[in-house]
Amino acid sequence: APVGVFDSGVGGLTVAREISRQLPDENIVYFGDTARVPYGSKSQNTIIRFSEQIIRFLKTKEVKAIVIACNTASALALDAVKDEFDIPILGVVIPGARAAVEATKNRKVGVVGTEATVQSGMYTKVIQGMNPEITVIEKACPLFVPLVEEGFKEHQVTEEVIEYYLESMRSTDIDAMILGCTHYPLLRSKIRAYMGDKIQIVNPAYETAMDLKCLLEENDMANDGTEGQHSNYSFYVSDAAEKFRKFANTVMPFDVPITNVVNIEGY
Ligand code: DGN
Repeated sequence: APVGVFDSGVGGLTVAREISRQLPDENIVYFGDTARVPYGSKSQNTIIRFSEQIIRFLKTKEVKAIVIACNTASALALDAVKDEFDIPILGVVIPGARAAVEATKNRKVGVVGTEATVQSGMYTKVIQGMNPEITVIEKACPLFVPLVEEGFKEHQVTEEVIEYYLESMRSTDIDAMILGCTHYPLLRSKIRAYMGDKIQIVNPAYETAMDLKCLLEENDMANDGTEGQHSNYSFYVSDAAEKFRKFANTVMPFDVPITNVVNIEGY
């Protein structure tokens, strides 16, 4: 059975990419909610409703586990949907928070994410739940998402926006920083260049793939590749399949040939 991975759009591909690297034998059904992106500016009730619809859709594809690849949906909807469905559901916030707790030496962690993620305070809650002595500084960087989606990764404007958002964070003495939004790992080298190398940068996508591996092994669900199966990926979106496919081909390490459109409101 495949693993279901979903996101508000293309960003979760950074998580799917990481799963494909670390769990090459697993099959993935990916759903990107391109009709309703961004989630970062929506209310919690709406994000929960969207997540429920997507999980119901993914269950029709017989997935054995679900990864909420979106930081915003993980922060606002994971608690609500976890108990509601009868399959394991994993978000990106807890794995990312744990990695930052392990990385920080001076107990000062920075988190960047969407408006909704930062306003939820979920990263701070989870980090301080693991270690109450850690100070967390969160900062919303909403313009990073459109910059990545419009292909402005190498543009001068992106450097200016990074400076605009991260100047205050750079002047603190944080020694670890979570890229708490799916798109931000695609700006990693620029963020790293601006923040300097004294700071450890945490990519929750990487940690989430490791957690997924443990979860599948613990539940005896891992695909070990001995059944002659090779990984098989399918991609679904709620709109703009061709735009998604083009972007997906810049992120995934293989050719993404087809993207299917789903009427997600019907689930
Ligand atoms: N995928 C979202 C996140 O990780 O928070 C970013 C895109 C969005 O919905 N704004």
